[in-house]
Amino acid sequence: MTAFSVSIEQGVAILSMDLPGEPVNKLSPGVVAEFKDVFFERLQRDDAVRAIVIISGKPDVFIAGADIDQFLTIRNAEEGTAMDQLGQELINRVAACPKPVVAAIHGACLGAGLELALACTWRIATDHPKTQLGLPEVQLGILPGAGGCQRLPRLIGVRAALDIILAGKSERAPKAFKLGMVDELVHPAILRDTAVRAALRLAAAGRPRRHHRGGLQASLLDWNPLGRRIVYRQARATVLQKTGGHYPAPLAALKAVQTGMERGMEAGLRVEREEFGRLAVSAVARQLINVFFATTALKKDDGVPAGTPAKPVQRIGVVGSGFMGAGIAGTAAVQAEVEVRLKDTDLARVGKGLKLARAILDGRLKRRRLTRYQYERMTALLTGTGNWTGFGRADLVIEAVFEDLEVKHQVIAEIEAVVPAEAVIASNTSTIPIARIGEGMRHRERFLGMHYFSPVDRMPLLEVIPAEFTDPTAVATAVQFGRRMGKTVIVVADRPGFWVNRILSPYLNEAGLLLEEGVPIEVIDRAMTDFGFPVGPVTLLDEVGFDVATKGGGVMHQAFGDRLRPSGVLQQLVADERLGRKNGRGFYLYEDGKKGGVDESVYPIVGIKPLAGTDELMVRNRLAYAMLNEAALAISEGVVRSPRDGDIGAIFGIGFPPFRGGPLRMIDAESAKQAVNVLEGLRLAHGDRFEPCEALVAMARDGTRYYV
Ligand code: T1G
Repeated sequence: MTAFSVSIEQGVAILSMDLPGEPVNKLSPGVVAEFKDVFFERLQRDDAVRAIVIISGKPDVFIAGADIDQFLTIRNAEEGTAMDQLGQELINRVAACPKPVVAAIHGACLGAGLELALACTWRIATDHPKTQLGLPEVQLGILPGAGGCQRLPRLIGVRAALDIILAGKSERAPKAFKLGMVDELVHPAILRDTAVRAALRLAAAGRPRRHHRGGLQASLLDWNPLGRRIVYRQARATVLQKTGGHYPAPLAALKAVQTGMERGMEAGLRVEREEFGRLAVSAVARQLINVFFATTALKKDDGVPAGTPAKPVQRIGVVGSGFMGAGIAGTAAVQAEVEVRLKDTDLARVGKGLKLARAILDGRLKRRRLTRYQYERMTALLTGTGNWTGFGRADLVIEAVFEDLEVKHQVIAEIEAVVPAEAVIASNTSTIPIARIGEGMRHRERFLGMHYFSPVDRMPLLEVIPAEFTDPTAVATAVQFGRRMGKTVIVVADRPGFWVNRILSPYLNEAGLLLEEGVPIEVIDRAMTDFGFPVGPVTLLDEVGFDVATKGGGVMHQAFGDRLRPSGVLQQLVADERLGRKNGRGFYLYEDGKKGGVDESVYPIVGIKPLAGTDELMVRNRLAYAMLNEAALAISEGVVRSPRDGDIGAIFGIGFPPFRGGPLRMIDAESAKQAVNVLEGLRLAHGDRFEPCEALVAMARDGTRYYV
């Protein structure tokens, strides 16, 4: 396999890692065995070697951590603990190496990759956008198990370490340097030479004396056991508030950090490996690891036959400078770094849209995600117009105008008249079938849907919707461009509501029906935040806007009949000039845009008295199974190409709880039989809209699953 090569310079051994045939370096048992041989058996024993530099031969990855594939082979907690102990022993031996070891880091340095670097004597990182250092383990439902919970807090302080470990964060190199995670920040071109010089210096002068970082506050909170108690208590409260108790890994990591800092590293390492074993075989970790592999697989899937060429996109046009259009424009400039021409009917509207688009860049500058130079360069990419100037050079044009078929027909015709023949044209419609919008086009083979979610700069999902007439090249172009915008992209069929709004529709309808029955707003929302959604359906309606939700609900009712009949609640509220958060009048109170408590005045408007003592499990089941049943029906109709796309679409599109793996993984986890039983129960109690769909009944009968 030979993942490692060695060269000697001035008595310094440069150990380069480059896993053959793999896009990333990862630590599997085989690689660990080879590392042990070359590092301990050869370099550590060789008297001619005064110091060691560890560097990667990969273009953008130092080490991406332990091999995640291995975790799926773990059969029980004991096996997991044993596997983790091997990793700990390896890293501890590097830390104990009598010769100075320098980590020369360019690219992703994550998980066990960072834990290895933390065990080195000195760390040098490149000042490059690809260089990120972090411990993402809790995002996989596990914890940093090779000493990360011990060495990171000792190096940068408990607060900064917990900020990274408990959120599974990665830091870019400049921030990592500022935190003290790395000792030097250099240009990639001089990484190797700088590392050799540092190794020679350390070989001559010995290990550096490291002092506790930070000022008075750090000495009170990071380096003082009493202060740390406050830090642990606050960290625990924040974790429970953020996770709702659904994700055990951050609390396990907190326990490992606390034990290690208060009772010594050995005690901390024992907690790390025992908790790692327990978590690695947990259902939550399995689902989160599935999500990881699904998203990485989607990074390479254009949704059309492999090898389908995509058109290069350097210039885009966005028509409609409202909230969505401006979001698309700003995100395209900052993420994809393309020229963006934003158009609307008058310059005042264009100006407003450009301001919104630039606000996305301002936010990145403020959070130091952009340098001033990058900010200036990207802002210059954003221009506006009240006519079609500049569209003649566009490679891709996305319309985000008012959700009306006639308006869209008009705009698409105007776009077709000005853009190059080979340009791809897309609609950001959220409900209108693409085939309908494409009617009457001269070259509709280049037309499709690109459905972004609001707010565009923050929502990770993009639905690409080809119609039957759409050319695969247009699909590949849209999918690849969506990925350049930092989106996870799924290709879905041109059916009303596409995937996400389709499965959302019965869920939001059910929230309206529960309200009509007197179930209090906070009970409805709490039922689904307890289920694991970031917000409940009523809050979501406030976010989406009652006008948009009513329009969407109407399209779905027309397309699918009574089964998707929306409740009348929203129309009553719209009649009372309530649109939700956007006009500060919704189901909740809003002050200066800030959400407050329930607006009790909603109840008399819809003619109900809120009930007490509602059965929250009933509420939860009605909402959850309305969505699960629709997901099962929609995938059986081919709305998504695979259960993977369906689950990732639900998680990234509407925040379906990742620890459940998505609606289809959830059905598999509890079995289709159980899902049918629950639905039959709901049907008897609440009506035929809960009739389990044929596909689900067949799965229950045949014992089949979505994933083998
Ligand atoms: N294990 C196995 N496969 C991995 C992997 C890993 N750690 N990292 C990446 N891959 C695969 C990925 O599935 C894909 O495969 C290919 O590499 C390219 O990835 C003890 C226990 C490094 C930033 O969580 O964040 O260490 O589809 O498409 O966009 O404490 O991959 O080609 O077959 O994502 O350039 C912690 C996960 C492990 C890092 C590169 N590490 N990886 O992004 O490429 S747990 C992580 C990433 C651990 C210790 C614990 C990203 C990346 P395929 P890609 P990319």
